[in-house]
Amino acid sequence: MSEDVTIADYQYPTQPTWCPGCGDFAILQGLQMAFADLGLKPHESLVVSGIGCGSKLPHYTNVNGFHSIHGRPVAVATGAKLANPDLNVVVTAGDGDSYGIGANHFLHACRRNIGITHIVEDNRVYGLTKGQYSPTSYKGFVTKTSPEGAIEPPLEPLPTALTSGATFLGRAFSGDVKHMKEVIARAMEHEGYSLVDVLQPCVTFNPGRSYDFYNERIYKLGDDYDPTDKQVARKKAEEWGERIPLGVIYERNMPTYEEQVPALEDGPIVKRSLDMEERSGVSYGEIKKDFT
Ligand SMILES: Cc1ncc(C[n+]2csc(CCOP(=O)(O)OP(=O)(O)O)c2C)c(N)n1
Ligand code: SF4
Repeated sequence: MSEDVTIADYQYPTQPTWCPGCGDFAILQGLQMAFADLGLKPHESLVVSGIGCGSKLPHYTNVNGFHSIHGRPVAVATGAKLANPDLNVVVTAGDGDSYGIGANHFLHACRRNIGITHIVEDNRVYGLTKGQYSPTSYKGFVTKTSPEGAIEPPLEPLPTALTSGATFLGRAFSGDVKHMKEVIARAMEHEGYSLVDVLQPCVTFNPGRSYDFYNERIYKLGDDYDPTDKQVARKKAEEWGERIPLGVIYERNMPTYEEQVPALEDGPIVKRSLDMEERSGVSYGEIKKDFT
């Protein structure tokens, strides 16, 4: 870590292809600000994404990036964290990616407490594929795939994560970058799995979840809020309607998955020698003999 890191270290010349007004611009900025605030150098982090509008994010920032496949970024990030636990591993992916096709990885990351930060660009619609309803779309949402209105109730990300064993729950709004940056920074500091569900307006395909919709409802948890109280956290996680809380809703310290994997007792894979002789203590001659 270094104190002289600035957001300029994370800027990259590639121009995002997001629609003007899309909440993903702010998420990109909030993440870059959080990296800089924590004094992390670009090579100390990895951003893994899936497929979707929000998943284009690693292309637009100067950091190690892995644009993986739809629904699988949490699995890729888990592998990266196990190979190199020193790396600050972040996932950026949409609600379709994280809570739909990738829902099983989401649940098991919560349960395992793998040390990654999962930022969900939750626009409550499939943006990239042009506006189908998603797992977090509201009931009644009229789209091309639900012309008479979605009949399913939405998945509630924070209560689902809490029930599945998540040790950090954050919620932010892309209309408030400074606050979002603080929640993301705290999530990255957390040891273990951290979920940051970002309310991200899709100005093109989800007008019902606009900046105005959220601005009328959101409020920030105050300094007197205790995120370690699970019962209170559950109520806050479930609060969704006329009022929507933002901030760190729950935090608890538990052993991480990577700390407990028996195969990593001898240290991370990236720090082990590539030389088979040195690693195994067996000479090449003896190894060869075993195969003849
Ligand atoms: C395995 C697989 N299934 C489906 C798709 C098609 N697909 C690409 S992005 C996407 C959904 C995007 O929605 P979301 O993850 O919410 O991200 P957003 O575009 O809204 O940021 C789908 C269904 C795909 N690329 N791969
Ligand atoms: S379609 Fe929606 S999510 Fe995708 S870039 Fe445009 S505004 Fe953003």
